[in-house]
Amino acid sequence: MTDKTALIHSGIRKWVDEVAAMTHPDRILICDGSEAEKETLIKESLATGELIALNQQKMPGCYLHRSAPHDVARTEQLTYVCTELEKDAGPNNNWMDPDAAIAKLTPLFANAMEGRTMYVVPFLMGPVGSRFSKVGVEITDSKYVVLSMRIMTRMGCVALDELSRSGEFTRCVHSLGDLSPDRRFIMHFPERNSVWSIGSGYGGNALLGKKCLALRLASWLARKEGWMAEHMLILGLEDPQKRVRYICGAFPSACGKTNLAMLVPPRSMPGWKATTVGDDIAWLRPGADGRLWAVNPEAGFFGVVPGTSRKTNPTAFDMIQSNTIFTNVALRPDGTPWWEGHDDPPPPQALDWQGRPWTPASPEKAAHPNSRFTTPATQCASLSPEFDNPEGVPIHAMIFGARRQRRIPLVYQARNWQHGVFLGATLSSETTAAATGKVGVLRRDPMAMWPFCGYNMGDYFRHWLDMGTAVSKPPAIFRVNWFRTGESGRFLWPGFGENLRVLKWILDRSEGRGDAVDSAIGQVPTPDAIDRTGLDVSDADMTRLLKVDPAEWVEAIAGQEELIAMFGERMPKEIIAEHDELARRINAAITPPDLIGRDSGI
Ligand code: GTP
Ligand code: SPV
Ligand code: MN
Repeated sequence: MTDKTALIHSGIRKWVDEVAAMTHPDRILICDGSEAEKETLIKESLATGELIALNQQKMPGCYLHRSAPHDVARTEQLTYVCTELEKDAGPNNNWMDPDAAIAKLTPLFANAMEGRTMYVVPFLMGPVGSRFSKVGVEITDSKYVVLSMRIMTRMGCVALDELSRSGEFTRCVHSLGDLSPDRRFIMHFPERNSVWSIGSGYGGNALLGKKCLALRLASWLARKEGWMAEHMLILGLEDPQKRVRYICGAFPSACGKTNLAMLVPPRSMPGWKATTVGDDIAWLRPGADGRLWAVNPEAGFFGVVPGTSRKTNPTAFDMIQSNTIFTNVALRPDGTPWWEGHDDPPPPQALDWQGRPWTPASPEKAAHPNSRFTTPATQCASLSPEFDNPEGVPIHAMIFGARRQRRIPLVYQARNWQHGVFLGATLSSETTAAATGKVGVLRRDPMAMWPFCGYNMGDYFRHWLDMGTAVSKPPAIFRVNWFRTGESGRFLWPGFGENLRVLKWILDRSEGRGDAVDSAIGQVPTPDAIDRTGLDVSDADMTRLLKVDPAEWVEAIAGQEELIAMFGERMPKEIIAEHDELARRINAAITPPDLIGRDSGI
């Protein structure tokens, strides 16, 4: 061990020794998070090819990492929640008995770090000094993981300092193993406060503070302790009167959280300002004032690269010009990265995300559709001054959004908290490249948490319902859809910065202002309720964007019945009641008026 061992808490040391006895690393390095340590890790990564230097004149501190070609996204089929009782993991998770899981993993980890360095990475999720923050320690044999954790979390001595106060930490063990999907597992042990991950060096599979700790384990703990861990962005909105209000938004992976979190107000909405608190995860707690308060447990952004441009997300584009690790993007001859949706046209020649020669005539994409940037939050020009506030920010409204070409209006409001929980519970979205599997198929993703809820989702819905009564001023809840299409797949709504127009209506509605009509599915804006000043969206398109077609909802109602059946007695009766109410209203809207009343069953 190095002399930094002196820093280390005795609880960590014992566990580090146990993991070392199993994995047999050549060397153990306790990470302190210093600049010198970072420089050494980068130098070593450049030597081994784990990092490729990008053009340091144009993009100082930027590097490219190419992951194994079969290790490019989350692998949900290899992700397990290992609770003592199977029914506590629920039908939403793969389950394995905790002892059986350890017995399965131990031979895979045996000698896995031979010839490698074992890094011990103490990290803090949440602001320094916050009573809501949590300490984790990740043991890993990947330098890319260490460098990424350094960006995504508050890493090193700062975490050890926090640990010396609380004494508790989440044990996260990670090894690249042989990177084979056949020997890849991401296993969570909520009752033992630990995560074991082997066989992947990618994103949420390997940076264990993110989805594993801050969502799967945290969601389990949150229910126990009366708070919420959600897959949500946190955005501050300052209106022309300088009043700042905050909203949270849950959208499935690659459905627009990072973009919304860094929204740039359109020129035609002078006086508005948006500030970023978080782009992926929110931890929410009831405050003394009866509102829900949110902190972002992360310290950086792990964002989708394709589609990021000066036009779509200028804040993100500027923020990734320095000190950024790019994963699986294309490389131009001048040492700068390129991807589909970049402002620059396709380069005449480049290397694709796997390092193979690429030209615009190549049949495959240059960058992987789930290629990512990893950037410190401090580089974000719109970062909120409240980012580090240990108490977080008070939440006025919550939105659920997804990628839906049809049926779902641009925006509508839940009638109350219970109805809002129902809207979240019945969220579904067309799949994206963020997880392995087919892209573009409709999949259920309640609260955008299906892949991330660390326990039975029926119990999770119950917890959501209970949280609404635990606070006297729960946020108003809305459903949004930026992705409704017209003829030949054209998006009807311009999206991005223009989404502020919808958020303005949401803020108004959350304070009892703004125009809406009560429809079968909830409160939908009147055609002129959303401010279109300076925006080129026709009346006809606005009508299509807001349309609620009862015939289209019949299929949705049938799908909800499957969800309800899946959770059996763990599905709260309030959710079933909301479903029945929706079915009743849709039926009434479909049934010709002259029939209503004749059939006593309706
Ligand atoms: P994760 O990091 O996987 O959780 O994704 P995310 O929810 O943060 O999604 P992100 O903001 O990175 O957006 C994903 C993709 O959706 C990108 O290609 C964006 O360009 C696109 N996108 C985001 N917002 C909008 C929008 O308002 N309209 C349209 N049409 N596309 C959008
Ligand atoms: C997501 O898929 O929601 C992500 C990327 O944020 S990962 O951390 O890999 O899950
Ligand atoms: Mn995400």
